[in-house]
Amino acid sequence: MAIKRALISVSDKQGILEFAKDLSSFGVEILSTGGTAKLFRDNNIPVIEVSDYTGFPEMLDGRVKTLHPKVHGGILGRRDLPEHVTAMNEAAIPNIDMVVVNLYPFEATVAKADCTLEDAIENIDIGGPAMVRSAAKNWKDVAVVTDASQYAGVIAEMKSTGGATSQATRFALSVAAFNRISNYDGAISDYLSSFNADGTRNDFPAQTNGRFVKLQDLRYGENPHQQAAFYRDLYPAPGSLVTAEQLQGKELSYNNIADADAAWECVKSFDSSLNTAACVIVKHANPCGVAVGINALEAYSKAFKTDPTSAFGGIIAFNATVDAAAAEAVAKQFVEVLIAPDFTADALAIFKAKANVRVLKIALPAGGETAWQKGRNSHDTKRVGSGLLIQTADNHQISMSDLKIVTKKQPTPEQLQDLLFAWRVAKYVKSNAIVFCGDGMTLGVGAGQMSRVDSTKIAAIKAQNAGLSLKNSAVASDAFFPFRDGVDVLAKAGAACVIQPGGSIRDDEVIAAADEHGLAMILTGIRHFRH
Ligand code: 93A
Repeated sequence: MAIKRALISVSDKQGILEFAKDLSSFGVEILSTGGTAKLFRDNNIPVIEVSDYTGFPEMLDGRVKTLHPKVHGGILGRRDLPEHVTAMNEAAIPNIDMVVVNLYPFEATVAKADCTLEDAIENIDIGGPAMVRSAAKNWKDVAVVTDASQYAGVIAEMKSTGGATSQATRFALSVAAFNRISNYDGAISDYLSSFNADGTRNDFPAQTNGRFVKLQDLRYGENPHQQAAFYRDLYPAPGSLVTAEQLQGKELSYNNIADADAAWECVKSFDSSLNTAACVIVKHANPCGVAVGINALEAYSKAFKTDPTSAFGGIIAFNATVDAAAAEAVAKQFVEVLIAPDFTADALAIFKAKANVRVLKIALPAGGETAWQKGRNSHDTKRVGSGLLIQTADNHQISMSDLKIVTKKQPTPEQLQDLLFAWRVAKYVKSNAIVFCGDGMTLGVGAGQMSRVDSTKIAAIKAQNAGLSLKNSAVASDAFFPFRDGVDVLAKAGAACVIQPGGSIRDDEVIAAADEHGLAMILTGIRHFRH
């Protein structure tokens, strides 16, 4: 069915002139709203203003432009129902066969740091979505174009059919249109419900519109008999894993993505503005080696030493540019995924020879995101049965004033540095987490055990297996010690100082044990469970 009449009303006018010219060349009559019509007139594209077409002027600052029966009847009338055809003839409503609309830029408006509630409200499009919905509902007869990326395909099809669109295309356009409207309304609902009536933030509104955009289908899930796909938030946080650019390598797997996220979240928590580089190696969602060094090579070499056995087939993330020296060292081991904010050309050349290695480039967050985006993306979610647990992300940063030294022994400045390093790492280790550190590197990591004392034992065994000495090491525990037994184990292993939240009813017993072993102990007052 050839297209005779199209209504074009677009806020984003990119590509619209070429598209309208092409439509005109097929003899399509074009109806447009004020701004769009002016653009066409200025460019000698024949156009009829909607207000002339309906005989009703645009009014209320443009709030009412296209909300007219002659517009909506023309879009919604069924061409296959005689009653509809008769009714439209009697009301002198001609068919509109194509609707080309993109909406007031609500999302871009609220993304601006200085957006007021009034700006947001004025950018809620009413007439545009109404036309899109009308056209998408009547897809059997009407084509609805909602994005500039669709222009070329539509024109190509019209060229091959002498000015018509196919059923399949109209259905696909209709689905895309409802997706667009759903996301648009979701953005409005998310934005408005992120505030209380007094203008303060509401982190947990009565309803949530978790909206995701598919990035890719995955070959399989956590196991080969499970199916999976990878989605991103509609508005991803700057610097998050979903913003990664894959420079080379095999397709990412489900487990690769989960581990890459764990590695990236941990490594980006280290301050990249300092004159140091950090490296995190992850296996099965836990860091098995973390270190800082004067450059990427040193950070990697130290991180690798923690647990060379587990690092095999690991996910390696840096918060600094990977140069040739670091790349050469990394290329010596079997690495699944390598992540960094940047790579030198020499470094990339080294990985070219290892075509399977997945290399991801992710820009570190610039910190310029708006409060709204920040808020939306700083939530952690976990599926339970048919429900969803939502919490604000564990963004707690320890400050010196939070720390309480509770033992007779005081930590030395170097020990304090190692304790803070260990504490930072422990936050990214599954509970119960015990992390031995020294000289800016992990020495032994005990993760994911049901008992804290077992985590401590495992961490010590792993250090021993890697040939690392725990003498004078610093230890972090992600939550308090319920009994003194954990402290006994870590003292026996050689630790000199401990950082832990405190707060157990047996804190006295635990602190007495530390004193007995001559340990320095710091309480943070907060814990970092990670399940
Ligand atoms: O203010 S509206 O909600 N009321 C309307 O009746 C209406 N009709 C089209 N917004 C309306 N539009 C929108 O105007 C379109 O969705 C499009 O984004 C924009 C195009 O306006 P102009 O052609 O004047 O630049």
